[in-house]
Amino acid sequence: MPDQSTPAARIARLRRRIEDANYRYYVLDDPDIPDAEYDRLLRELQALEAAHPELVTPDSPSQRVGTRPAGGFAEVRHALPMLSLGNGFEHHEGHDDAMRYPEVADFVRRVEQTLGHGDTVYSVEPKFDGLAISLRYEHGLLVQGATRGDGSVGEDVTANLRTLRAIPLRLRGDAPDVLEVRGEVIMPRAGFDAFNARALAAGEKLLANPRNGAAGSLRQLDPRITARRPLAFFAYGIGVIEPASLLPPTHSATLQWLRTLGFPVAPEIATAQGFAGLIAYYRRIGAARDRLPYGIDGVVYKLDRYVDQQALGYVARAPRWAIAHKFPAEEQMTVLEAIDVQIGRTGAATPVARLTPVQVAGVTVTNATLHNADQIERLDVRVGDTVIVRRA
Ligand code: D41
Repeated sequence: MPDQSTPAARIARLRRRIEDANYRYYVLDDPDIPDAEYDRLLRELQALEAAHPELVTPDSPSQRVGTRPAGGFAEVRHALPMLSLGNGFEHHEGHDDAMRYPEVADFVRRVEQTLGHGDTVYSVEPKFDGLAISLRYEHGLLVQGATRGDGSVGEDVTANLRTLRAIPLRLRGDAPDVLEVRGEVIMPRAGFDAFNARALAAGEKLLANPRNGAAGSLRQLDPRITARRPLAFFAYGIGVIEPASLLPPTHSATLQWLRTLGFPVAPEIATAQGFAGLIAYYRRIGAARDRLPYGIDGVVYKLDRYVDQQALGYVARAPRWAIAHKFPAEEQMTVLEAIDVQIGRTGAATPVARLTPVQVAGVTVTNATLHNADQIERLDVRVGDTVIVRRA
């Protein structure tokens, strides 16, 4: 039995309870205490630490929000570069899947040619529409968090990333000497909607979309602002690991291991075999896209076995063993070419925007109803403007 009579013992117990609650909520997606109870535990911890400042440690759940705004963000050179992903798209003129998804078919062909066999196993994952980051842990403690930047050099946003409860300040269980975890910071849909509803009511600036919301939140100089933003995190891989012998033999086993260390891993991640398996996953996730609590812009296929990844190698800064398969864009920029007025059967006048044709969510859009003259005035839209067309 831990000694509950000392403040040190009570503090240790509170920290473990709060860390477990975070793990249950963000990693297992199975919360075990109500928000109010969580807040009460955190307040009790804060009060005890205020009374015993010598007991405060940097990995305490009370230490997520630093108080000092930073002067700017230092550059971080990634110990291992953060690679980019090649893309595949949907081609509507295709008559079979190999023609509809030629980049994916080429990718699979190269993989099978290089390995000398078919029925290859892939890790298949949602492609989050967020901001890629890298988290560095030394002896189990979070020491640095950086944006991807250009892949070689990013920005040190440690103070901001520490405010995300989905990001562990300390690894659970046996920690490697060094571990870099790569993943995406996102703003889930519900949080985005709630944020904008409040901003609208307060007459404040709205976030353009969840991706901008995530990126803008991490760029705040004051971590207290980041702390109030509804951000989440999902791990998608690792960088440096020491000792390297701790690395499991496959990507999918690595993601399972990251979960045990305390990192959220997307529940939709699975494994699939061969071209047909990849396309079945693409369709399954595409069909569920609108029901997911976060925005995704496609899926990612990765050769699962690390020895197979090595055999495929890299082109420029992109692995030949992975590819992003993008969904048709739900948002597209185009140019307003003219505004015509349509007179309906009832005699009502409806202005219609004539647009340079663009593909949005798989259909070609050439017109958009502007509803009425008030709307045009309010939006201040003029011929020649670049406009954003969004699937609704
Ligand atoms: O969800 C994502 N956005 C995601 C991004 C993902 N699930 N996996 C990814 N895997 C990689 C490699 C294979 C290169 C390690 C990625 C990214 N890269 C990535 N994110 C931003 C640039 C590249």
